[in-house]
Amino acid sequence: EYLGMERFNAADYFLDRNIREGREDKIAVVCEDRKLTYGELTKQANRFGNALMSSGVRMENRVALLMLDMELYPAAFLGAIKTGAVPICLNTLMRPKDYLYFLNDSRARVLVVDESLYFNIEEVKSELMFLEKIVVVNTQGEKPGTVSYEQFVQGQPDTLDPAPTGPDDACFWLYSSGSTGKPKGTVHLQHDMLFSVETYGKQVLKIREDDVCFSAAKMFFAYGLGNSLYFPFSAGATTVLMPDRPTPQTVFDTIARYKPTLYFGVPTLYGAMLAQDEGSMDGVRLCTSAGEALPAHLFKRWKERFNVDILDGIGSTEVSHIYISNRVEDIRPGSTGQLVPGYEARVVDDQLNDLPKGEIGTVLIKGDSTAAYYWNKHEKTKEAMLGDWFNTDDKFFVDEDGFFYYVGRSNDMLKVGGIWVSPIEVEACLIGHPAVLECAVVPGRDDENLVKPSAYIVLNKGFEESPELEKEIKSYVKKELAHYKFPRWINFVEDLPKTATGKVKRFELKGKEDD
Ligand code: 3SK
Repeated sequence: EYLGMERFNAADYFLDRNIREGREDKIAVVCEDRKLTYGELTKQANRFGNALMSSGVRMENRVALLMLDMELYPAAFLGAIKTGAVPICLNTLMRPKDYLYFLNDSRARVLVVDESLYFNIEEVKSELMFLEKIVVVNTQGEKPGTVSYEQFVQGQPDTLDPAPTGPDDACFWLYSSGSTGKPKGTVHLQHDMLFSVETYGKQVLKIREDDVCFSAAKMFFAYGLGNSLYFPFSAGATTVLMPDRPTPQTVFDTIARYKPTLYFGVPTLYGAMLAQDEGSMDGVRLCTSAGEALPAHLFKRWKERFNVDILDGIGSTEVSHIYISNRVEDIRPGSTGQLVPGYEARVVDDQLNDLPKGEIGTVLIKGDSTAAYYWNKHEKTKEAMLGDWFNTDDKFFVDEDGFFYYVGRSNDMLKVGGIWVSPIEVEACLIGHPAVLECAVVPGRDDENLVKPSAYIVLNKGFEESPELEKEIKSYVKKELAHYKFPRWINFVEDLPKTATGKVKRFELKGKEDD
């Protein structure tokens, strides 16, 4: 649709087009019983965009969002894009030092932060090098050096012409983590979301105007951003936003209350929901799963109990959304599915030579939703973005019918509850504990066969293994790092297997905790 267009602005497409097509009074967002029509949401976004411009924000300036999933999220995200500024959706589960890095690395000029998350910023405020304005959402009282969202948008006009962006202008960023080094600012262009809509949105989800979407994955994940924002808005559908943490209870309650037709989950949560005796999926026409491979037994138990399919698929922050997925017409439990129409794949060896069908190799993906580059990370960009192809670092084999089967990562990264965890980061944290001499972190498997970090630890002299020490080490990691990164199992060992050059052979430890 955007090919050959001189001007294209994603906010104009996802908001104003709905008004032009007569959906001004259609409900765009439902959140905790508050309902916003497309007309009202567009006005909110316009006010926010005008406020940014009044604060001196210009095209291509970054605006960081550290927000819960509620109606102001799409208003701020699309309002910024409409002015040509570039919103960055920040993970709300991180620690103050992570935000210090994100804000200094991106040089965001404005941060919009939920009051409940503001303490993270307060702690590092004196070290922020570029941030000029902090806008606090849901604030009760005054906070020195900040402005409330209401003050920020007060008196701003509710009309705004889209900035003269083209399809290849910068649009939004998400941070993507790797096994080594700092998270990478993944720069997406104005046309990227539209490409995902035209492919996965229209051809796999078959999203319709009468759909009501509800995603347990939050909008700061690439998966959640599509599920809750750009897929529903592409079709003039309705999105249900839930600011709370997704638990089986909050998800079942939200489904009972707002009757979504599309539910977007992750395997860990499907497992936890199945473990509840109560709960219904009435009204849901289709579920999707991403983040990590969906075990076949979860698919089958879910289908038996709720009579709804779960479409398993895989995407990435870099490719915007899902590029391999099962389809309603052809589901193979245990397989990630087939290529989403519009994407191409190659399965290659370590030298990037194509492999015959059936052989395990790394998947390269070609598709126009892939990010243009990593901000300020030229070498990482060259390693991952190979012309038309993006190196996913995921290993698969493909069967005769074109179904992909996930085998693992090419590097040592772990996917925990759908979020990447670097073993190196967890090991670096563990080493900071006085009892730890050496350690290695590898994937362990819980009762549902889902991956969680597992640590092997050699103790320093003077320390003895005990359940108390195990508990203390776990609490220590929980305090230092995002909660989901802590090792669920601690294995005390005499020594670690090493290569001749002294590198820990993590692969020799993998799966040991299953014994
Ligand atoms: O983890 C995934 O499979 C995924 C799916 C959609 C968008 C982003 C990601 C990382």
